[in-house]
Amino acid sequence: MVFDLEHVRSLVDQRLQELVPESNAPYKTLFSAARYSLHSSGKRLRPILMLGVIQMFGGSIEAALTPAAAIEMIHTYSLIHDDLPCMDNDDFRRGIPTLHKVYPEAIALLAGDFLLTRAFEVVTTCHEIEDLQKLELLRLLTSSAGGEGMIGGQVMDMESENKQIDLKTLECLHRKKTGILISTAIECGAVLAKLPQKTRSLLVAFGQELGLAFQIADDLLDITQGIAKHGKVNGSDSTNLKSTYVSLLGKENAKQELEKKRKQIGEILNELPVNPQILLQLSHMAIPEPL
Ligand code: GRG
Repeated sequence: MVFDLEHVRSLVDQRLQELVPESNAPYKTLFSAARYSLHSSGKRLRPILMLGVIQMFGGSIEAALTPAAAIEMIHTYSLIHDDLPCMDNDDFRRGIPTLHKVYPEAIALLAGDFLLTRAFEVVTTCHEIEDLQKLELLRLLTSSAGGEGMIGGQVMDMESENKQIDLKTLECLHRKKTGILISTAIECGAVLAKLPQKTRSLLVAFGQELGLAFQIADDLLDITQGIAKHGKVNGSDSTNLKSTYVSLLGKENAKQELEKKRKQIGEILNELPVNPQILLQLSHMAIPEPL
């Protein structure tokens, strides 16, 4: 089964354009600011994972484009807020200046708020999915973006700055801050493809390990790659004195940990009742080699 990554990415981009269009309203700055971040060069990893699950199990990608776009809006909101001066104070994202460097900081804050709320709005009003599926998607999206999810992880991240934390705490932080939205994207795919609970649980486990592997790879990229590849300044985690897999384990052990995760991911995928080729392909995209 062929999964045409570029085609799917362009479908997601197109739906995002439709859902967050240019505006002539008196508050049009909000739209242009949101579009600045949304339509920059993100990989669209989370929507692509959601749609990959759906295609793997024979569902309709077209019918799932709005929820897929919604998860990208939530992700983009989190990046905008994460970059703000009161948080990581980053100057670059996705290879271009961060939103608050181009628009007033308050507009950047509001553009993030707008994308988060717009995500829930578009799922609620989407005509292509059933009401019960909408409710389940909204439950998953709100809980993963919320206090027990991404926001909780972000608070742990802020409060562990300038501190040595242990590996268990770092893992909990990343499962919430980064991992949960990745596994939720995959779980939303399972909901939309109406998969049985056992398959859904396997996919969630896959998503959780993929999320952690993605973060370990991100920590390794932070020390090894430049702005062109990674979209932010080299070593910005160490500049902000944050614990990372590399700072806690050392580069070689972090690489070994990543290899362990890759193996675990392959083993979970092999338990699925269908050929896991698409998700294997997408795992390689999420965790690039060589590092
Ligand atoms: C502000 C509530 C709130 C949460 C922020 C996700 C997050 C929580 C912060 C992002 C910080 C960060 C750089 C984490 C490393 C992993 C990560 C999420 C990288 C960016 O995701 P990609 O690589 O980005 O999918 P693109 O630009 O391709 O979409």
